[in-house]
Amino acid sequence: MIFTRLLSLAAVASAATIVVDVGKGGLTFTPDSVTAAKGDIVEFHFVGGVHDAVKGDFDKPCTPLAGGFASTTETGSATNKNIFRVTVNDTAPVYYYCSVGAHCANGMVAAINPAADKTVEAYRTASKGAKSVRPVGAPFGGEMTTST
Ligand SMILES: *[C@@H]1O[C@H](CO)[C@@H](O)[C@H](O)[C@H]1NC(C)=O
Ligand SMILES: [Cu+2]
Repeated sequence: MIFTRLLSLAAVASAATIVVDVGKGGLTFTPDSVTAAKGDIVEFHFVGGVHDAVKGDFDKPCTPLAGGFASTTETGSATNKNIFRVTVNDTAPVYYYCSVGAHCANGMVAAINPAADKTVEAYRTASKGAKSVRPVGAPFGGEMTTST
């Protein structure tokens, strides 16, 4: 009992929150590639422009992945405190994009734990000119909340 409790405290203590700024100075996720461990939280902060964050499929650029995640579309600013928090379930690569307008086709893509042979640059190249598909029913696959 006590042992279990200690274990879960250790898990909580080691989980990291990784902040990704959305729309900082253009069609960007900053940083656009992060390394995350199981249990970490990737937290999207909307700092500029009109954007979202939608989990995609490396092989189908700019298209939502079924069972993935999608934030609401946010107008970013210094005063927009809405954040989208996604739990990292494992170290498998996660690719995501912005579904607004032609942002994805113009490079607004990023990755969590990208594979060595499927880098975020390769995903970006594959996304060039692809038509963005908007997710239906966003937000899902994460939690929209507000930062304090
Ligand atoms: C982890 O799994 C949950 C439940 O299926 C899902 O909502 C979430 O989006 C997943 N996280 C990532 C990074 O894909
Ligand atoms: Cu965008």
